[in-house]
Amino acid sequence: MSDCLFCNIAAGKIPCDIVYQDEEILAFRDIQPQAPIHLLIIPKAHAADGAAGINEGNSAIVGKCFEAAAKLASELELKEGFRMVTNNGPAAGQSVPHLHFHLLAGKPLTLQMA
Ligand code: DGP
Repeated sequence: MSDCLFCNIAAGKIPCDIVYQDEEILAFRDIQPQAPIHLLIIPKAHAADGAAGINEGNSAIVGKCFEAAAKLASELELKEGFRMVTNNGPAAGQSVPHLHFHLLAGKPLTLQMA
């Protein structure tokens, strides 16, 4: 989608700090980090606007995002743990309508989820 921020990042039209990529997945540093390590893991293709758009036909990409997270956790030695979050819709704080997961780590994370 030409007007989608993360599609444009995935296409290389907008620069980002890439930490991992393969054919289908891109992971890069969040521009507004909320933890010492704050990565965004996205499908390069616009599979869905968010979690609510996941279905039988596109759910495999969610597994790929988590495979990338596991690789990153190993490479970055996140032995103390990490958190994966996805926001869906404005009340959840979603600001970019392109399926993505936040990988947060590098400090003790609050146990409060909401
Ligand atoms: P969400 O609010 O869950 O939709 O997360 C979107 C995240 O994207 C938010 O934490 C800030 C980040 N972000 C927005 N614009 C850019 C950008 O141009 N580059 C990078 N690296 N991150 C961005």
